[in-house]
Amino acid sequence: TYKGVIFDLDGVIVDTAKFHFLAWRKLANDLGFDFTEEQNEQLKGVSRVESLKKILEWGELELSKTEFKRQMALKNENYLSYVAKMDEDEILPGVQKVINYLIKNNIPFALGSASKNARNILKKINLLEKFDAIVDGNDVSKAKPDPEVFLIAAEKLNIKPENSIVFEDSVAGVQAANNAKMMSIGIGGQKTLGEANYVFTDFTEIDIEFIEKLLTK
Ligand code: B16
Ligand code: MG
Repeated sequence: TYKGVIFDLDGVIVDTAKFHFLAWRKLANDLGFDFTEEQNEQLKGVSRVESLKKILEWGELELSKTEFKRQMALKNENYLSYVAKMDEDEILPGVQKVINYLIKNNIPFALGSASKNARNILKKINLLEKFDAIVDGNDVSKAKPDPEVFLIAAEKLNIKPENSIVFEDSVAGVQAANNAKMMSIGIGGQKTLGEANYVFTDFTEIDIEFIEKLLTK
């Protein structure tokens, strides 16, 4: 039986993926190349450092350590200029309904995100205080698909990994949940997230009865 829920942030609770894409793309363009939305899929759920490494490979560029750090800081500054404008309206459709259900039924839930900006974003959308635990890019040493982020989250919720449900929009994140032996629910395309136990296009497709069944079975 399932006793708690772990949410990814970008692409699950909010669509900050679009801001990441804009900011990374500007960085690439400033460096004299471009990449596609399809390539951008590979950046989802992946840490800031690993994302920049991938992008530089695509542009066949190498940067010095100092320049690498500078570019990462510039990207984050640019990204945060989008985050600054966020409010509750950015919570993706259907998400609030599930969160309300969990709160009402005393089911613990945590955040399991690769982002170092997670707390900042949750504050902007007024959800920071609602989570029983938050594990983000500042708390982990191993990036998804490593299960670390979700294992720490389950531990903080005081539940076993096999009793945890994970909502994820990225391939790396679904793999991380599977590696942690948790129930993985993909949010996005079946084609991309086929490894997940269940896949839904978005939260409006998820019935509360479906969640209820998992949590009371
Ligand atoms: P930051 P998630 C991930 O968040 C994003 O999907 C990924 O695109 C981003 O590079 C990563 O966070 C790091 O974010 O630069 O804000 O630390 O999907 O795990 O919530
Ligand atoms: Mg994500």
